[in-house]
Amino acid sequence: MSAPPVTLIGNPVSPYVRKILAICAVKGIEVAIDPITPFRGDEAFSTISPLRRIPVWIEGDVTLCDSSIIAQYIEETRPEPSVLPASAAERAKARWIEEYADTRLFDVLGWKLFFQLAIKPRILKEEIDRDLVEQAKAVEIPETFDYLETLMPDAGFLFGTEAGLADFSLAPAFLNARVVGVEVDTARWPRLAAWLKRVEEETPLKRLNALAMASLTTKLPDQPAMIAEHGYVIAARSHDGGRAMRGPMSPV
Ligand SMILES: N[C@@H](CCC(=O)N[C@@H](CS)C(=O)NCC(=O)O)C(=O)O
Repeated sequence: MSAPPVTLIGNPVSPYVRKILAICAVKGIEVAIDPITPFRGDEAFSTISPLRRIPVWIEGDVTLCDSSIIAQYIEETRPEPSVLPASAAERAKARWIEEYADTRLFDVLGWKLFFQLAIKPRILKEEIDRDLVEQAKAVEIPETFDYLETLMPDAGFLFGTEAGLADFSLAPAFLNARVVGVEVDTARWPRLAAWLKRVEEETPLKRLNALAMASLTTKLPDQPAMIAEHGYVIAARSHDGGRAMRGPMSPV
């Protein structure tokens, strides 16, 4: 079997990586994964990802950083089936939801929660900022969920009966929050909780979340073999640097 023409660098534990893999699943795009853990890229990784962030998409002489840029490129080069709604106004709204997910939602569920409680002690071997975590849990996460509750549909997905870019941008980080103890309270945010259940159970995110959970419980050197056992192609070359190194924009 020949290797897929696309390499995606990044571990599925990253919500941004699962966003791209979910879009690939919907569009039937096969990729080879180099499942490096965030912060562990080698020296050459700085050249292809100047912020030392995952995901990175490599296809021939096209190298792209940032999940939004990658998602847009995929949509432009493989337009069917589209992951965007039909009207210009709804497409703009979907992109706003993606932006909100990538910035504010990831700020609270990613940086202030999962990064503090899982990545800092396990990967960076650094102290957890407990005050930051408590402030996020008490104030910032509820505020974020309050806003998301206003966006949620009665049934189906954010823009109809098929999950798309907006759903795959928002939903993945909730798994990271759950593994460090933060759930969406179904009594307080019933529409958000119901939508999340649908995305997690009825779309390609189900398989990808299972892969992320398996990555979290598998030692780093064993992860490529484990991911291959889940049916994914592993890239021939890895950018794993074997040690943790902070990128230029990683927070304290
Ligand atoms: N805006 C970027 C964010 C990517 C990102 O922050 N990735 C994290 C992993 S979830 C990372 O690689 N962090 C390493 C760092 O910031 O140094 C995107 O959408 O791809």
